[in-house]
Amino acid sequence: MKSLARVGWLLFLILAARTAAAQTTASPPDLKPSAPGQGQPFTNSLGMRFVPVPGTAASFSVWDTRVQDYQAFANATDRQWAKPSFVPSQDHPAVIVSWVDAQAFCIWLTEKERKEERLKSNESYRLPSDAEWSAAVGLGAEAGATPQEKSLKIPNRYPWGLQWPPPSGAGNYDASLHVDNFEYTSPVGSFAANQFGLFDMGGNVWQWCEDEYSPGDGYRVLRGASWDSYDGWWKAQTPLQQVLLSSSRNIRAPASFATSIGFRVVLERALAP
Ligand SMILES: [Ca+2]
Repeated sequence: MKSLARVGWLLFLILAARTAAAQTTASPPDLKPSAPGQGQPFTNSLGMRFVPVPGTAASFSVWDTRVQDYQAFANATDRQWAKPSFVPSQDHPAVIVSWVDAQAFCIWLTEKERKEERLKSNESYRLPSDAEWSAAVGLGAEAGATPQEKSLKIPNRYPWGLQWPPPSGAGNYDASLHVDNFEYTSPVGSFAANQFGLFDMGGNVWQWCEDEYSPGDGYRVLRGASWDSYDGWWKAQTPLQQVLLSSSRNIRAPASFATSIGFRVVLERALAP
């Protein structure tokens, strides 16, 4: 009997330890909606989490906009949305979303949350500017006036650090780099967050920015590379060692879309007049 009791106690201890471990490693994000608050982290009505980024006046979504976020928009607005053949789950980044679509998402979400009195009239969602995105990936000052002039100009700086090739677990990148096991997109938050608490600032999907590549050229900027890092205007002409630089800019026409392109939103607070 004594040894049976000991075995039972041991089992209890193992189970308790495993439960505790599971709770520490997989604690769910705080999904309770909260008011933005100046410079404070908050969670919006879709469960998107935002944190302030030093050097910008905006709060950044910690994740790329997810399938579940964009689906809520598509459902509410009867929008047709083509899905990729690899069928991403709800917590993967939304893809096949153009810059124009991303703008419509931001307008819809702003209006929705103003109606719900979650946002004040001076607060709105939008795409990050190219300069804000640079701050969010941890780049310092960049020489040049336009994204085109700044592109590829800071050597040896990557979203994961200074080394090349990227270490295992650096993010969801091109299969040739052997740093992850995802063939296509991956759930947001699968890799470590950067110093500001942002996930996937490198890899998974390219992220639309607000800016034109060069004033009047009609192209919009994409940052961060993707699971399919060669998808872009450089198509195999530029080595991945360049494509994946924190300072590299991809470009696309605003109405174009791809299975490797998504977006991240920021919340802006306009200064009171
Ligand atoms: Ca991959």
